[in-house]
Amino acid sequence: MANPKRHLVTCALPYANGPLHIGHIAGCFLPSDIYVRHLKQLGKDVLFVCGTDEHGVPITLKAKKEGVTPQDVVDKNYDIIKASLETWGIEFDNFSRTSRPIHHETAKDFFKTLYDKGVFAEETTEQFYDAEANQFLADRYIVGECPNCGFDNAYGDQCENCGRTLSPNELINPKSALTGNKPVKKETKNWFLPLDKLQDEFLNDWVATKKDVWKPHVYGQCMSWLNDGLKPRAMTRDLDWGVPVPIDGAEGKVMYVWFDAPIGYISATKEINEDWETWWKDPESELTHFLGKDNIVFHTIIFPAMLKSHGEFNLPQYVPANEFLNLEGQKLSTSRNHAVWLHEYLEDFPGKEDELRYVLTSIMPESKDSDFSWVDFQARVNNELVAILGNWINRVMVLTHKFCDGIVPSNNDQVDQSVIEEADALIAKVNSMVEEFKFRDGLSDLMNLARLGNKYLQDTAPWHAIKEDNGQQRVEQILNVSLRLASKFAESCGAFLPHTASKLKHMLNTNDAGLMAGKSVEKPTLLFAKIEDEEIQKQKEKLEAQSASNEPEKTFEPIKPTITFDDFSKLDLRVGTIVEATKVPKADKLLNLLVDIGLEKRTILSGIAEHFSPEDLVGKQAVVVTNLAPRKMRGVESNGMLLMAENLEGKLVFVAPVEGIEPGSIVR
Ligand code: B3M
Ligand code: ZN
Repeated sequence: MANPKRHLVTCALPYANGPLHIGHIAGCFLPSDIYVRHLKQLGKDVLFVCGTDEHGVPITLKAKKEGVTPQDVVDKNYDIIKASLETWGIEFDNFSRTSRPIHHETAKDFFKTLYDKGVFAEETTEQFYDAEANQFLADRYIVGECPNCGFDNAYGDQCENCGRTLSPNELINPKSALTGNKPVKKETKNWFLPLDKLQDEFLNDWVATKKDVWKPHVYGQCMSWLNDGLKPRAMTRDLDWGVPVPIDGAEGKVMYVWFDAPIGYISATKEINEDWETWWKDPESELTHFLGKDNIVFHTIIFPAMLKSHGEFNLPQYVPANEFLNLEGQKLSTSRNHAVWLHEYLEDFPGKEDELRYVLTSIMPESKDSDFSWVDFQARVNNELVAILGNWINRVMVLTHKFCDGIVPSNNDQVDQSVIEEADALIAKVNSMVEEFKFRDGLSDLMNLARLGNKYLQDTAPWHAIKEDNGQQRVEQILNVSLRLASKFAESCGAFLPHTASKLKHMLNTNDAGLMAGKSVEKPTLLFAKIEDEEIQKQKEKLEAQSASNEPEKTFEPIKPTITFDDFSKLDLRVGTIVEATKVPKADKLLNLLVDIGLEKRTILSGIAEHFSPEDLVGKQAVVVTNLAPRKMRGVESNGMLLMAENLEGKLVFVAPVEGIEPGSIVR
């Protein structure tokens, strides 16, 4: 739409199973907030909604782990998430929750409408079931190996390693996340959205219209789904946490979390706006969804299919999804606590909200994954915000006080107008970049405005000009132009750096009427302070401590069934010394050992080639099982076995005897 009457903007609803980290922020909160602030600055009619996603297995699993109720989990996290977003300056018109009655009602109405229109296919299928936990294993209740990338802890709905959306049946070696048991199959009835049918009816054609509208990676992901052929997808679950399915025969079932969650955007609109239907249904309202790449399919295929089937709703015009942000070269991970948590950043760096906004926008994963590191954070703050922007503003302010008593001078002859024109051209570029969802480029053009301001001062050098004829007049012209540039900067940085914008406007006294000659400006204060090495060191140590405390738990094999002493005494154990060791041709794991057991030297084949090189073994001693039945491998007969320990990382190590025992000594 060229110039829509109103803009409805959504930001993906975070699960209320934990606080927010910088990945969530760079993925969708920050870009959506910049976009919305920009539109509002232009005086557009905008509504910006979000809220917490409080259903689904991520919540119930977390509750189980902590021994509290799901409601406890979501109550606690809603408060943390909301407070950190507010402090950081994400300005939603409504930040709602999917556990609120208004959402349950809205989602039920939606479901009922589709049901009454006969959209769903009702099917009884076999689903995985955990007999011990007495529960069906939907979504994250089941884990197993990913068929796509081999990751061994993929969920029943998605692999967090490769991002692929899965169904429980695709998992290799599925296990219950509740008990670790191998699940059984049990019949149950569910309601399916016939995506196969909807693909032919409208999705193929509709998505094709987005070829040049959506980012290539968004369109590409969407096309690969369509090319694979969509399958019907269950929209109900046999679980007890969620929005109850409002139809007869569905008692005890709730909606699939990805059915109700996007309806959360609608309920959040409804909650604050009687006129909510205009925002969702009027053709002159434009819908834009911000989200991370793992949510693309839900917003480009499933939710549009739901909206279309309902019949009256607009479909999303833009889906500017971002890719992933990494942290210090590794995937951000809530479960491994490899993350920078937003609420902790705000505690550790009070008043430095814009510094993080700046850095995260500079490295935003708009078209490919990107990396946050603390050293880079420090460099960008110190070399860009402090050295370029802060320094420029400070010079302008100090010079205005020094040469003009802190009063905005006039420039009646409109001298140096070309610099102002250059600035306006940069601002126009910033604006169009934001409208194209190119936030990194937009920010870098904005910084070019600060560079222009610095260069202008450098070139005109008021500290020299003051000594020339008519020096005072020239300096006043220069400072008039400089203050106008600063005020333009203050106006146009608001979307990116809202805290800085208000500080600057206050300093320049431009809050209501804009910059005016004859008005005084405030005393200069520093906009940004340098980040010291110690602060960065502290953050790096904190991150290391976080991951150390999250080392994988040690698992020990259970002890084998008891044996009698007679059983034990059947073993013939003696100390042996390895006297020769050679590789066995064409066998990666086997070594051919000649072992001195006192009585004789024996050939023993041992599967330890991946752990030791032959030359390191000669002279080593181990306990040998000498009465093990001979076994032929690769044409060679092995007569016995060497005992070794396998440590918790799976590495083999020699254990007693300590070196130097007579070969043949009996072990009992
Ligand atoms: N809560 C998934 C996520 O947090 C999900 C988004 C819902 S948007 C409607 O990644
Ligand atoms: Zn995978």
